[in-house]
Amino acid sequence: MTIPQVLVGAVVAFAGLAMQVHAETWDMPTPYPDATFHTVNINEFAADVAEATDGELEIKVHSAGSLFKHPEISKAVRSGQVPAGEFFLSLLANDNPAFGADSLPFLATNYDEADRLWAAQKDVISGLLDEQGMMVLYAVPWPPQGLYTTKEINSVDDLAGLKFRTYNATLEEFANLAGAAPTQVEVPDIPQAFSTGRVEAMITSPSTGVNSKAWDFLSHYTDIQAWIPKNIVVVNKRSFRRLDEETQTAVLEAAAAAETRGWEMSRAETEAQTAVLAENGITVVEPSEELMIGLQEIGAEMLENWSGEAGDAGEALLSAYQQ
Ligand code: PCA
Repeated sequence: MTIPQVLVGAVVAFAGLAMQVHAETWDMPTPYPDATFHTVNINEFAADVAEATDGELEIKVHSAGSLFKHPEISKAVRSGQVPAGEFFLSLLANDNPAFGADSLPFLATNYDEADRLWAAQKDVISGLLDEQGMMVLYAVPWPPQGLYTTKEINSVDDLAGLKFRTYNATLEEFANLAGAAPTQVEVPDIPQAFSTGRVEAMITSPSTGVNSKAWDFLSHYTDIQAWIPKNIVVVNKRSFRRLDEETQTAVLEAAAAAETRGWEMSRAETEAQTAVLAENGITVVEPSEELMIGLQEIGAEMLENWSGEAGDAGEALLSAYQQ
C-alpha cells in the first residue's frame, strides 16, 4: 500500500465514523396496521424528517403493535425505551380524565367541534405529558365513530346482551350502560375476535371497519357519529433534547405538517370509507330517533360521571371548549 492510499483509507474511515456519530435511528412503535391512514401519515412524517435532515435522523416505524403492544407504548416512550411513539390518546384517561374528553359520547361529533375540543385539551394534555417526560408532536382524529352489528339496531334495547368489542375504558362504560357485554380487543386482532365469536358488535370508525374487512363478519353499519377520538404522537423529552437544534426544528416542522395532513386525511376518509363499507355489502343506515335519544341519554350520564372525576380541571376544559 502506498502512502497516499493509506491516507485516503484513513480519511474514508474517519468520514464514516463522523457519520456514525451524528446519524441517528429512532425506533417508533405504533398500534395500527400499515393500511390505516394514521400509519400512512406517520410514514410520511418519518420520510419528511429523513429528507429535511439529510438522513441524520431516521425514524423507523414499527406498526401494528409489533415492537410494543398498544397499552405499553406510552410507558415505553415515558421510560425512554423508545424515543417516540403513537397511541390512542384516551387510553391514558385512567391517569387523568382530561385525556378521555374526546371519547365522551356526543360531546364533539363533527370536525369543527373536534378541532375546538383539541384546542381546549391541548395545553392540559401537554402539561400532563410533560410531567411524564414526554412532549406532544401532534394529534390526529379518527373519523366519527359508528355502530357495527350483525342485525338492524333500532333502539338501545337491541344492544342488550351483545358481545361488544371495545378499545378503552370509556367505550367499556358505554357498552355496559347499553346493557352489552364489553371485551377489549386491539385493532390487529379484530378479524379473529369476530370470526371466533368472541365479539359480535363494535363501535369504531369507517376506516377501522374497512381496514378490518368488517363485511366478512358484520352486516349493518349505523352512522351514529358518536365521538371523534384522537391518536397522539409523542417524543421522550430527553431524546428530543439530545438532537441538535436544526434536527429539532426539522422534527417540529414535519410534525406540524403531519397534523394538518392528518386532519385532512381523516375528513376525506369519513365519506370515502363509508362508501367502501356499502360497496362491500354492508347495509349503511341512518340511526332511528329512538336509538339516538337512548344513546344520548347514556352520553349525558357519562359526561356527568366524567365531570365528577375531572373536578375543576375538567370544568375549565369544558368551559374552554364551549366558548
Ligand atoms: N379505530 C381505532 C380507534 C378508533 C377508531 O376509529 C379502534 O377501533 O381501536
